[in-house]
Amino acid sequence: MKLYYSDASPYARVVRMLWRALEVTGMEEEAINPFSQDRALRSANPLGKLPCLICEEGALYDSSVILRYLDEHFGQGRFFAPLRGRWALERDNALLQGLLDAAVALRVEETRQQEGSRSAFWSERHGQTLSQGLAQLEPEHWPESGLLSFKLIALLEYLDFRHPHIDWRAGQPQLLQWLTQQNGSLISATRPR
Ligand SMILES: N[C@@H](CCC(=O)N[C@@H](CS)C(=O)NCC(=O)O)C(=O)O
Repeated sequence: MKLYYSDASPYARVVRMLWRALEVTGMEEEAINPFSQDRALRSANPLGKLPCLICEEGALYDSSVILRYLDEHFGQGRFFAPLRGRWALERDNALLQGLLDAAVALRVEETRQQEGSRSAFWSERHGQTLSQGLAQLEPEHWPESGLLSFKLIALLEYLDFRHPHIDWRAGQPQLLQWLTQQNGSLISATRPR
């Protein structure tokens, strides 16, 4: 199996954390810049996005499909099991996914600056989504481990990486404490750079 990924992609990072947690052997990771018009990526994923997994099923995308595939095949579904039928957890999963989307969309707006086409409206809106969504992350929603914790780590560290001006620590000082307690090689090996 091979995963097309980029070091910066928070979606790919969640996949990379899960497969380390599942201790899947024989995995290959190939770093790709999705904007380099890479033909291997485009022919595997017509959307041209990362992550994309090449496996016996062919090419799988997006990250939500890859996560479920890996968990079913190598984890007997244990990473998704806590979510099933627990609607508040499903909602938190959707919240974290939406915050990842907003953080990446804000980055896209920032890169448009060079072309003189950054939208002040959308930048403001994505920023608002991030601050309101982060404010919803009360301590009782902080995951102890598992899939949601991978998403929350990927989100907070992506914000530090791409949006250091967003001071999420100021509004959520205890969240910083939560983050500093999350450690291990699957986190350090997948940090964005
Ligand atoms: N919903 C997708 C989002 C994937 C995505 O947007 N990936 C970004 C990198 S962070 C990408 O490949 N962008 C290239 C593009 O939009 O053309 C997922 O969860 O996998």
